[in-house]
Amino acid sequence: MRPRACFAVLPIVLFAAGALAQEGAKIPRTQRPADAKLYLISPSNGAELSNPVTIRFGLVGMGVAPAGVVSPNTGHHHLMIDAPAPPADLPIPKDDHHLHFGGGQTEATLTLTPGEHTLQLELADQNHVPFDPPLLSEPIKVRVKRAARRSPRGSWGSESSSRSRAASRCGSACWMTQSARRAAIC
Ligand SMILES: [Cu+2]
Repeated sequence: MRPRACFAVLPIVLFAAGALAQEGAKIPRTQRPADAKLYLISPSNGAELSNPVTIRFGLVGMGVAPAGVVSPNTGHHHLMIDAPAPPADLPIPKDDHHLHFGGGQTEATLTLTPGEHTLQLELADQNHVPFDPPLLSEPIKVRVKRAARRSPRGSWGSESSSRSRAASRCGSACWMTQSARRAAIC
C-alpha cells in the first residue's frame, strides 16, 4: 500500500515544482503611469527623406534615464526599424531592428537603406524590459530617397553617398549610425 500512495503523490509534487519554476522564470516588469504617451516628433508618417535621417523621440508623462538607473517613472528609448512590437515579458532584443538608446538619448541620426521603412518607438525600464502595460508609439512609414549622383561622370564623391552605397550593399535591414561613419552595421 505504501509504495502505491507514494506514486499517487509524485505527479502532484512534480506539477507544483514545474509551476513554481515557471513562476520563477517570469521577468519582473515595471508599472508606468496610465496616461504616459510616446510618439515620434519627426519624421512624420509618410515623409520622404534623404540620408542621414534624424529621428526625434517624444515622451509625455514620464522621464528619460540611462539604462541601469533606477528612478520612478523613467525609462530609455528603443527604436524598432522594420520590426513588430517585441514581446512584453522579455527584454527588448538588441540587433539591427531594435536599437537601444541606453545613454538616455532623445534623438538619433541614422543612415537607412533607400526604400520604405517602418519606425516605432518603445520606452522600456532600466533592464530593457517593456513597461506594464507596454509604452509604444504609433508606427510610422517613411521612404528614404536614393542619394543623387553628384558628378557628371556619375562617381560617388560625398561622404553621405558613400554611406548610402555601403548601406545598400547590406540589404533592407541595414543601418549605420553617424558615429559609425562608413562602417556598416549589418
Ligand atoms: Cu534598452
